[in-house]
Amino acid sequence: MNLKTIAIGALALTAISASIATISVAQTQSNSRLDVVKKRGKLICGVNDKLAGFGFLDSNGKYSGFDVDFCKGVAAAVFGDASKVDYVPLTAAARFTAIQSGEVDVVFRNTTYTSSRDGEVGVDFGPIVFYDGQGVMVKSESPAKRITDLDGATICTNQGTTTEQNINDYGRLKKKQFKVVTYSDFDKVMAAFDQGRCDAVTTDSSGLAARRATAAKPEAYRIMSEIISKEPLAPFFAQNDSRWADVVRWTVLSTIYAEEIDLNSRNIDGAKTSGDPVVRRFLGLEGNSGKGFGLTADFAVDVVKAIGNYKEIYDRNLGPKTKLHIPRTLNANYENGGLLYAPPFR
Ligand SMILES: N[C@@H](CCC(=O)N[C@@H](CS)C(=O)NCC(=O)O)C(=O)O
Repeated sequence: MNLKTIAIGALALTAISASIATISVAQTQSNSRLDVVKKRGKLICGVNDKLAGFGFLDSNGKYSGFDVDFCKGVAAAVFGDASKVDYVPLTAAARFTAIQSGEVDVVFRNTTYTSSRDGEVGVDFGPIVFYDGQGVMVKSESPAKRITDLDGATICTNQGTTTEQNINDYGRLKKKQFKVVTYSDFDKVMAAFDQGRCDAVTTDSSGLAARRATAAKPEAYRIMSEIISKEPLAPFFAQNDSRWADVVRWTVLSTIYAEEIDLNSRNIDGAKTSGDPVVRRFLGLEGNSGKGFGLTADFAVDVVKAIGNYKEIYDRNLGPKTKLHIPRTLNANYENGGLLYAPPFR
């Protein structure tokens, strides 16, 4: 082969690989979950049904909570209608299979974003919606002041969680013998705790706050001050579906960004007359970021009108006017000392 033939061969190969790349991008996009959801006309969202403030099914069959609101947000982004959601209640142990099997489109359920879940479980994560950490709760009369005082004690939690792993790690690190007992859901954990079968319970501190606040006698329980882990909670969906990932990601980010630029469910319609280019791009009046995601130019308006900005979502479900009253701390916007920070809409 002379040099010219090699050069022509290389050119042809480049052309072939370029067309393969085009085909695979097109295939990924046409096979996206977004198309499945649009065709079905409804989002199927996996949620908690037992955790007040985050995902809770009431006696009228109505779901509510911080995570549930984000499901509504995704439906608003896709359909312009937040009511187009079917909820599927999932235990911690069942949540990953529900994505792997395709039963649900996305899960918003107090789920910690970890390397093994991302790398080995076959899911991808969206943006962190709540920065949490694991805590321990005892009965008020318990002599234990610190977690290490629970040496030899039975500590209960629910199965299939990071919680279970972290408390075992903590015992190992501190050379304490914790007897870790797990149940299929947290209602059962609390029942065992109340019946004296557990000396302490452990889970995300938001979950402890929710359980304590909604108990018949909150003063019967004491949440210890130590936090033993990082629990960044995020939505997840099937891996390798960039288009669907974008839809979930930018739905969440639009709530965070709206708070940053002082837009909320009440003022967003009026903002259409704004001359601020940042506001105009967010509303889809200039630029067209929504189109790149397979959505409308003004999808973020639909999201914020339906569920509010991040602050509204937080306050409605977890804020000072709720029983839970969880201070925002890490979940404040970066301008207020928290970790929430959205990339620009441009
Ligand atoms: N964030 C942890 C724990 C998730 C979890 O299951 N948390 C508990 C308590 S916050 C829960 O959601 N329980 C629901 C129930 O009450 O059954 C994880 O992703 O593994």
